[in-house]
Amino acid sequence: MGPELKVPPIFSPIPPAIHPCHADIDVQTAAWAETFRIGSDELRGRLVMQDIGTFSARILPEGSEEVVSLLSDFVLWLFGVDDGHCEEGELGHRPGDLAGLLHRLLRVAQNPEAPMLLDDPLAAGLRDLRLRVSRYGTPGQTARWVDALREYFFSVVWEAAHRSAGTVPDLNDYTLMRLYDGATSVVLPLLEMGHGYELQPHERDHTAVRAAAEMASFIITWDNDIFSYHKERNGSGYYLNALRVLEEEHGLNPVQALETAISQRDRVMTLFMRLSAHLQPTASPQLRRYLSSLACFIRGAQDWGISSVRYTTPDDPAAFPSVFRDTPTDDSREPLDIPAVSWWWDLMPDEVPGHVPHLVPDGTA
Ligand code: 3E9
Ligand code: MG
Ligand code: MG
Ligand code: MG
Repeated sequence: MGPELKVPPIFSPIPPAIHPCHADIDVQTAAWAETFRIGSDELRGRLVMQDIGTFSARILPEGSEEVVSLLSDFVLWLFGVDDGHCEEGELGHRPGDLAGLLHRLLRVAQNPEAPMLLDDPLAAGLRDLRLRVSRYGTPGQTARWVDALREYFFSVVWEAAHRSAGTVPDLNDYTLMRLYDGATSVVLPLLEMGHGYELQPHERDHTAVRAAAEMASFIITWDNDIFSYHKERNGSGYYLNALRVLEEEHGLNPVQALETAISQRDRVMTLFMRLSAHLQPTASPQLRRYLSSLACFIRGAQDWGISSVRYTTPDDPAAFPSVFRDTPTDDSREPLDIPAVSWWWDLMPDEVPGHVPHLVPDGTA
C-alpha cells in the first residue's frame, strides 16, 4: 500500500441531474437483492449500501420509474457477477470455468423458461430482469441486451485470463477490453427503454453514433479507474485498471499515471462533446435523446463515483475531489496513441480536411 493518491477535480462539461424517485429506488433495489439473494450475505450487505439506485436515477434522470428501477436492480446484479464471481470469487481465476457459467447464464437471459441453473440466485435474478426487459423493451432491444451481455461476459473471461496469469495487458488491449468489461454497453438498451423509443439501426449502428457510445464507455470506465484505484490497489487481490496499465507500460509512478489517465479521458471527453454537437442537427428526436442519455450516463457515473461508499471507503478514506472542473487539463485535438480507438478522431469533418461524415445508412462515416 503506497501513500494516498489525491484525485484532483475532474473535467465535466455535463450538468448533474437525478430522477426524483432515487431514494425509493435505492430501497426497492435493496429489497430486490434480498428477494433473490444476490451474492453472498456479506457481498449483498455491502452492495445495498452503495447507492446503486441513486446511480441509476442519475443515468436516467427523466426516464420512466419502472426502467430506472430495472436498471438499478440490473447494476446490482452486475456487481453480483463482477465482484462475486470475477474479482472476489474463485471463478475469476479460472477463465474456462467462468466462460461455462456465463454461457449458462446467457441461456437463461435468452430463454428464461429453460430449466437451467434452477438453484442459482444470480440465474433467478436474471430471469426476473429478462422478464422486465421484455416488458419495457421491444424484441429487438431484448435481443440487443442479450448480445451486450455476451460481449461483457466475453471480456471478463479475457480479464480472468490475465488475473489467473498475474499479467497486465498493454494499453491497446486494455482499452479494447475496457470498452466492454465495465458493463457500460449492457446499459445502452435500457437508455432507449427508459424513454420508450427504439433507435433505428441506421442511426444506432452508424459508425459515428457507435463511436459516441464507445467514447462514453471510455470516459465512464477511465473515470471509474481513477475513482476506484484506491479501493482496487488497497484490496487484497489482483487488480486491473488504467492507472496500473499506464504504470506498467510507460514506467510511470501512480501520480504520473493519474495525470496521464486524466489527460486521456479529457481528450476523449472534448471529442465526445464535439461529435455530439456535430450529430445533433441531423439526428432524429430519438437519437438526440440517446446522445443526451449518454451524457447523463457519463455525468451520473462521475457523481456516483465521488460519493458512493463503494469508492470513498469511509474506513480508509480515498482522497477525492468534491467538485468537478469546467475546463479540460488537455484540450488537444490529436488522436490518442491507442490504435483500437484512434479512428474516433477521424469522424470530425472540420478536423480531417475533405472528410465529411453525416448520418447515412451505409454504416460508414
Ligand atoms: C465496472 O468495472 C464493473 C461493472 C460490472 C459494474 C456495473 C456498473 C455498470 C453497468 C455501469 C457502468 C459503471 C461503471 C463502470 C462505474 P470495475 O472496475 O470492476 O468496477 P468497480 O466498481 O469495482 O471499480
Ligand atoms: Mg471489474
Ligand atoms: Mg470491480
Ligand atoms: Mg474499478
